[in-house]
Amino acid sequence: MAMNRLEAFRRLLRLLDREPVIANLGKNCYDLFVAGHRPENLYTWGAMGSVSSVGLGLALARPELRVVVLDGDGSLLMNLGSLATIASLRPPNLVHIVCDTGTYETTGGQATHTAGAEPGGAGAVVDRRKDGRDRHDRQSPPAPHLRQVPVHGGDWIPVGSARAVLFRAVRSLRGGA
Ligand SMILES: Cc1ncc(C[n+]2csc(CCOP(=O)(O)OP(=O)(O)O)c2C)c(N)n1
Ligand SMILES: [Mg+2]
Repeated sequence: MAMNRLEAFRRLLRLLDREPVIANLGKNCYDLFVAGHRPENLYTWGAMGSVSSVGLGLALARPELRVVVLDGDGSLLMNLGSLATIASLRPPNLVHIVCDTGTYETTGGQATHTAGAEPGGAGAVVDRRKDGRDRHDRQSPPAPHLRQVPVHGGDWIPVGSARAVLFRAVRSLRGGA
């Protein structure tokens, strides 16, 4: 059953300490901001499809950090090659969560190709055993984690202050004040 995305992000943040969390563009950015803005959040803002690649780069560069990526189903479908690169490089510190709305929710809810797909949707690419459990046990080599989470968005959240903070976050990432 689909969870409310904002609630899912609130729960996720409660499980984290100082891990960087990188959000997909659009509603993922807003919901992450509202769920709990923190300096370790990075909002990819308009860069559709890039969040898994940004997360992969950070996970490789900083192997001591657990890097959490909040992707979108539509965005991941635009950059499926990124999954092949992640599968090939296998950074064990990468946690890739696909917030699967079955739609391009941010732009008005047009259906994506995960809509009506078998359970698993975008997450059907996860390396699973026949019994449905993920293949991360003691015998397996360390591997990145990929989870598909069915979510639905709530109403648009008033974003006056969120926009300001998001722009500040982008400026500081680019080396500005
Ligand atoms: C290259 C590119 N194409 C289109 C857009 C417009 N756009 C912004 S958000 C979005 C939908 C993203 O869908 P998804 O990743 O499923 O996230 P959701 O909105 O469902 O959370 C689109 C098409 C864009 N920003 N960049
Ligand atoms: Mg979506």
